[in-house]
Amino acid sequence: MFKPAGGVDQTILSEQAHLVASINRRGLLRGAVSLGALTMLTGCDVSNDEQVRGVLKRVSAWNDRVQTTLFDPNKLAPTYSEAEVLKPPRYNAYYPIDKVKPVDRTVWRLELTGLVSDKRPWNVSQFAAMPQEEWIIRHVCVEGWDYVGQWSGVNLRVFLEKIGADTTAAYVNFRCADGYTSSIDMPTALHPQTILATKYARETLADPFGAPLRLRTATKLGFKNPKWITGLEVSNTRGGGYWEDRGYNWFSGL
Ligand SMILES: Nc1nc2c(c(=O)[nH]1)N[C@H]1C(S)=C(S)[C@@H](COP(=O)(O)O)O[C@H]1N2
Ligand SMILES: [Mo]
Repeated sequence: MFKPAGGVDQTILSEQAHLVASINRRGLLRGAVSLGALTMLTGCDVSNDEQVRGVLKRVSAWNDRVQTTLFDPNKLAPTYSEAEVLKPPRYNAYYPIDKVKPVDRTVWRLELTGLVSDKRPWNVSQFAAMPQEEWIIRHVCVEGWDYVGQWSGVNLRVFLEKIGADTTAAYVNFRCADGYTSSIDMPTALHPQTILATKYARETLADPFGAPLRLRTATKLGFKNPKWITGLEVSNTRGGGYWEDRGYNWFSGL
């Protein structure tokens, strides 16, 4: 039987709850994550908090690789009817709604960097002039709530092709007006249900939900849908992420 040595107890697993949850959600281990399961998986006696943390990080990185391999670029996520749409959407960010600093859409530009041939920044009217598409999809926050939302805007694949992005590159990295960052793998960026959204329920996006431009993907958890985007980079180097850098599983597919 596994007996935790030294100061190791279940506390360390609850401290790392988000990683444990993502590992459990994928069903990658038989049964739920426990110190015993980690010991068997890794073949080493995880006998202190640092080792547990290291093992969880390694399992999470492996989890990213498994999810990347399993991701089907053509499989559509469920869509819903207009009657199911929550209006207005449910707000979330790393700060409360009264701290939202609206972005001035008249001066706003999307900066383009990295493996992109046409790096001229884009403004609001250029996005409005592009073909628009709408998806009614579920937003799932890692905190345990979700809602059906109706998003429209420019398909990300169409946009990437328009700016001459190297779509064989590995990542699309985002920065936002509030300092938030996130990054997604190229197969997710090219997925048919991934858009740069400018509207919600057919109305111009309201400030708290990422106006004038935010990402909406049907295949990722909420935190991988950056709002108030100001910079897009195509790269073979994985950009960081506000929550990703705080230990959340990077891939975080649904
Ligand atoms: N710029 C920025 N984007 C962000 C966040 C944030 O704090 N800042 N929070 C993320 C999280 S955790 C969630 S659940 C969704 C919430 O999006 P919503 O307010 O449109 O429901 O935005 C994501 N994108
Ligand atoms: Mo979230």
